[in-house]
Amino acid sequence: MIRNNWTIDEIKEIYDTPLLDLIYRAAATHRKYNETGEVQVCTLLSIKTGGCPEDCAYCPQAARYNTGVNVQALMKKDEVLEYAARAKAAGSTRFCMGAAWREVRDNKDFDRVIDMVKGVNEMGMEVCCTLGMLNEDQAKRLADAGLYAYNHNLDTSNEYYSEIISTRTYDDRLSTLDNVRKAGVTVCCGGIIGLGETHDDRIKMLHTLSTLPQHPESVPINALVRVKGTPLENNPKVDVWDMIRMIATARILMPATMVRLSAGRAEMSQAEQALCFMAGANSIFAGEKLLTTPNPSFEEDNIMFELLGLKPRVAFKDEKEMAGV
Ligand code: SAM
Ligand code: DTB
Ligand code: SF4
Repeated sequence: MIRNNWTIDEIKEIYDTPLLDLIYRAAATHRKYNETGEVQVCTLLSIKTGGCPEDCAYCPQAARYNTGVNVQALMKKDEVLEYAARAKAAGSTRFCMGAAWREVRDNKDFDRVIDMVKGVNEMGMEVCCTLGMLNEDQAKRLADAGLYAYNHNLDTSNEYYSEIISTRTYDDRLSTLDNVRKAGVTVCCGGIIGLGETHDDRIKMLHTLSTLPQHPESVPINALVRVKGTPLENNPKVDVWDMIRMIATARILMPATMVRLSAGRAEMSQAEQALCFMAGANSIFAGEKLLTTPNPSFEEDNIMFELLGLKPRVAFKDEKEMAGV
């Protein structure tokens, strides 16, 4: 049964379960709702890099931190489509385009992104964007162009949010998610651990996600990538057991959602990643770069998939199943 009425106490009880019992329960839930061994492979591309006016304390692309990221204006459509074709050839079924924007503006750049969305959609890939805040009309335009998913993370709890970002509010984030939902685009929304938050903050973020009127179709769980020049550069490295605990709890709360083992894989062993898949992760970002930071290569991931007997999820699987194809 898929529930949207979880209480904080119930989530806390799940989150605090002894780790091996928690993994066992999450694995059982995963088996019941999803095809285990199937992992969605997504590729990210930063289509507009750096120079962002926001102050997200974790982010290498914020203009106010000196991180050495190369600022790049919006890429040309053809160049983006070439990247998408390469990602498809390497086995990705979802292509996600990210822009270091605070929000979308109704200008030529947005027109160009709309063309990119059309182009990637026509290639038969699930197309996703993460462009910052959106209003209702902008969400509709993206939907009409064939956008499949929109990524917009809550990042942490409502209570801790202002410690990390001051240039927008949690409610701003929630209203963009609402606009995406209303436009009929699937929602990709998750967070980051390792920002200095408490376990209670993580539990509260999971509570917000799992009590949305409809669960996000995908929930990325990121481990903070500590980038030199950002305010969080000296934070301690995220403990892999915390990542596993977070993934397992998300899996139990949102059984049919794609839970994505997102940023942080470059610093994880195959064995550690295997435990994340065991605990219910069924999606990854592939390709040697996330947006600006390193990620395992397609080759390394192919070796891991072979070793663990994982197979990539096909594109538009839910829609194909519904159509009986
Ligand atoms: N500018 C848009 C926005 O903020 O929504 C889209 C791009 S932004 C880089 C997308 C997400 O990447 C953020 O919400 C955050 O969760 C994640 N992210 C950024 N920097 C990160 C880091 N150093 N470690 C882990 N996740 C990070
Ligand atoms: C998400 O949750 N993680 C991705 C994607 N959504 C856009 C981004 C991770 C970025 C990590 C830092 C970087 O590479 O710049
Ligand atoms: Fe800008 Fe997004 Fe980075 Fe925040 S997370 S600084 S909004 S690119």
